[in-house]
Amino acid sequence: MRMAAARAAVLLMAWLCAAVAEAKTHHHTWNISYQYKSLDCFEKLAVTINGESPGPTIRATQGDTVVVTVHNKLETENTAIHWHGIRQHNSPWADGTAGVTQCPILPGETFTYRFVVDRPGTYMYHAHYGMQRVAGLDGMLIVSVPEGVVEPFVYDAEHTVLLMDWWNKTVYDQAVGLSSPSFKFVGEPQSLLINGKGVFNCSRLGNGGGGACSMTRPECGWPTLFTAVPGRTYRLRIGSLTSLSSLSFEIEGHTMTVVEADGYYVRPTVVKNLFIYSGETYSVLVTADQDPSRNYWAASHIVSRDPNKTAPGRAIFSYARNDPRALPPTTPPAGPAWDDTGSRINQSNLFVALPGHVEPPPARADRRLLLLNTQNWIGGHLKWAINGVSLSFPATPYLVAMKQGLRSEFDQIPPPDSYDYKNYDISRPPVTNGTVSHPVYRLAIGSVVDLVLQNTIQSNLGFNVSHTHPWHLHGHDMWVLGYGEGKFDPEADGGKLNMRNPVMKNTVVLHPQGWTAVRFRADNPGVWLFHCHLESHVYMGMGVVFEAGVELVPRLPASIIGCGRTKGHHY
Ligand SMILES: *[C@@H]1O[C@H](CO)[C@@H](O)[C@H](O)[C@H]1NC(C)=O
Ligand SMILES: *[C@@H]1O[C@H](CO)[C@@H](O)[C@H](O)[C@H]1NC(C)=O
Ligand SMILES: *[C@@H]1O[C@H](CO)[C@@H](O)[C@H](O)[C@H]1NC(C)=O
Ligand SMILES: *[C@@H]1O[C@H](CO)[C@@H](O)[C@H](O)[C@H]1NC(C)=O
Ligand SMILES: *[C@@H]1O[C@H](CO)[C@@H](O)[C@H](O)[C@H]1NC(C)=O
Ligand SMILES: *[C@@H]1O[C@H](CO)[C@@H](O)[C@H](O)[C@H]1NC(C)=O
Ligand SMILES: *[C@@H]1O[C@H](CO)[C@@H](O)[C@H](O)[C@H]1NC(C)=O
Ligand SMILES: [Cu+2]
Repeated sequence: MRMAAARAAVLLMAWLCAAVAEAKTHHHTWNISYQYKSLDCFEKLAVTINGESPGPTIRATQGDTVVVTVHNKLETENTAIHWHGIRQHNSPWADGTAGVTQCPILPGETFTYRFVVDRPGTYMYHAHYGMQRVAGLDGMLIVSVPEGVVEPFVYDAEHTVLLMDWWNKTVYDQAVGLSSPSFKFVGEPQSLLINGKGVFNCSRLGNGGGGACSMTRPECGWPTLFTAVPGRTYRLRIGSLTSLSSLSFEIEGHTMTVVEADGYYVRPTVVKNLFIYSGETYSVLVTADQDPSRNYWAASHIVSRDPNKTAPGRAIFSYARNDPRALPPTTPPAGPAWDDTGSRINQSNLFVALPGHVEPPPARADRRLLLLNTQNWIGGHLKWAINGVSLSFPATPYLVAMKQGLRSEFDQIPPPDSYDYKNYDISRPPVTNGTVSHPVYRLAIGSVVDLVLQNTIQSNLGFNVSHTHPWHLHGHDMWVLGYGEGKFDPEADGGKLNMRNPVMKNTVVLHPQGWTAVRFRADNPGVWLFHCHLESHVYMGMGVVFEAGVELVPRLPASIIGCGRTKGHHY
């Protein structure tokens, strides 16, 4: 109890320091438009911010307000932008989740996001409408500690590293394929991008890809991560916004010390390869302690899926006296074995909270949801479902429907809290099971909720595979209590969870054939999405919606209203 009180005092101090510093407001104006981009040398249509993909890095200090005015100049397409990792306390309408917290922004219209960044850390932003993120509408959002606040590690300079995967087909081909009755899979990505750049080998296409592919375009190529001065230590703020791929990131000849995950300090942990899943961020410290007469490779590789169809991501880690664009003299790293799930689970377990910097979890939960992840054919379409329910976003966003009493817009019967875990064989899901609808779990405001994600093997579809699913919670951070293999058994496994020093995160990975247990406090009034961060999976229904204390949400801004049942109404 005394330990907890001391920790609470530390946290309170940090908060007070932040509160006394003068808060600033940062204004950004973004034109969202289609542009031809050749990020990996193959030209295709991308959705850009002021002509760029990825978009600009937003920088702010804890306690500041960020205001982003979005002009939707996509002539035939809606948009909405999510601020990934920002909890949106007192601004649940600014979460940017079309169908949950707002109506989409129509072509030609302008929408203003305004929110406070109340915690320091490494965050991101991205489109949250349909599968639009795949088209490149994304970027990073960095929140610094206020001046005078000392972080529990030192470094000389910092740089951002945004990881993505990239297809030569458009997002429209992907989305239409996934929702077609016959299901047409776009396949594995052609390239991995680091800070928006990569190289696809054009001679792999017939006719060299015609005019569409050219390896001499200045837009593509292996980017220079940054130029290091020998002996100095750098903080790399690494984020993954891949649409499908789980990655390993490494820097040839250098180790990385992980110090932050999703905005929380972790016990410093040295890794050679950082496994990073879509929606996660990490800060790592890298010391330039190798032979400075040459450059080194940084690389990202696919793990957990077939890596052979995708050009790896590469970048140049340069030492100051060399040409920053000079290719390293060595063969780039080959990456770890793609199917070594055990190493990935082990690394997930390595990350624990830095003592004194992360509030310990409440000792008990008020409610537990066991969430079974399955892939099913439902009504002739391939879907992902949670406890048999596949999420589709209602025409009227949940938040609007609930505040206005439009009960027919979402399911009135809540989805199941559990599945028949005693008898269920996760290696043999039933062949057909499930519904597509607009589910919502209604949580008591302030209550402590445990979520146990349970993976399965897709034998019902004739495949002996189990995928990796990174799950992202909007509006809250979660204590990560544990990862396990096989089926979670509340009696046997419930007592083995890490109650001592769990990390807090907004995105947590569910490993193949395994389970993941998290705890969170439903203390943020609003309606919040919890979903697999793979863009195709959430598009196919892999998510659930939580409501807590929606009656405490003040009057909604008129700008989020006007679709579905509220179409044509004036507010
Ligand atoms: C956005 O587009 C408008 C009109 O096309 C233009 O005047 C303005 O300069 C653009 N803003 C930015 C930041 O590119
Ligand atoms: C995309 O790349 C693949 C090779 O990975 C190739 O087979 C396919 O034809 C390409 N598609 C287009 C539209 O160029
Ligand atoms: C590109 O692909 C061609 C044909 O497959 C191959 O001969 C060549 O070595 C590749 N180039 C690079 C840089 O990988
Ligand atoms: C990838 O290629 C390697 C080397 O050719 C091969 O051993 C491996 O089986 C391939 N992996 C998959 C998933 O096809
Ligand atoms: C994972 O960690 C366990 C326990 O320390 C160890 O026995 C096992 O060999 C590790 N697995 C891998 C693949 O490194
Ligand atoms: C799934 O199937 C089982 C048995 O076939 C049934 O009891 C259960 O209600 C089904 N679940 C859903 C959500 O349809
Ligand atoms: C499924 O694949 C695993 C390896 O991933 C293998 O150990 C197991 O025997 C396979 N099961 C079947 C039924 O083929
Ligand atoms: Cu998934």
